[in-house]
Amino acid sequence: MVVTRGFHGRRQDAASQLPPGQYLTHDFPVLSAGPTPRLDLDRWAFVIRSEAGVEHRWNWREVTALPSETPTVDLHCVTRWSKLRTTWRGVSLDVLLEAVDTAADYALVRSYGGYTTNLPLEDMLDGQAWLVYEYEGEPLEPAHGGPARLLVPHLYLWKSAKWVQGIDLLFEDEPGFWETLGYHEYGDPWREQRYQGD
Ligand SMILES: Nc1nc2c(c(=O)[nH]1)N[C@H]1C(S)=C(S)[C@@H](COP(=O)(O)O)O[C@H]1N2
Ligand SMILES: [Mo]
Repeated sequence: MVVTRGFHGRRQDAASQLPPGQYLTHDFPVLSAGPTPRLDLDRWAFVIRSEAGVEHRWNWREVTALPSETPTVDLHCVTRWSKLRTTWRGVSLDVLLEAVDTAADYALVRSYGGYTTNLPLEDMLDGQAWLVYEYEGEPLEPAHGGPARLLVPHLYLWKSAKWVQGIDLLFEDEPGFWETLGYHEYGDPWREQRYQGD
């Protein structure tokens, strides 16, 4: 085998893909603020509620029948681990929000079990967020948010709500679980926005 000197391939040096203050991990830590809810797919639904109170609901069959994508993305947790090149399957939020008439600027994401997190609505558009239900070709396991979680990889991973139940669209920003406890309202890992005021 001939290795061409100076050929670095398509893969970048891992260090250059790590936001400031992060380290690389190869396992997949589980971080949950409470117990893993047991969810029955027959009763599961994903609901987007507009600022006018109009609800758009998809059951499991409907969600998994929508066109899906297989994004490969890097994950950055505020507890400083990063995991590179994870592959998921899910529905782009662009597809789900297409059906929704809204003038809202903010989203409050709600999970089964009560977890919440907030982000600007525009951060869920233009191919930046997915409702994912497979991880590395397998059904998403409950510990990591199965049957379905939000995936918003350009923000710290606490924004990627596990066991997601729906999204409330709001005219005014409302802090979620960690945001109320002092974490940053936006959470850009490249700007190291870990805590309020960062
Ligand atoms: N519903 C819910 N979603 C959640 C959490 C949680 O406690 N409950 N933890 C968040 C945090 S802080 C992180 S770092 C990631 C962890 O995802 P993982 O357990 O799949 O690594 O999920 C996020 N989503
Ligand atoms: Mo986290």
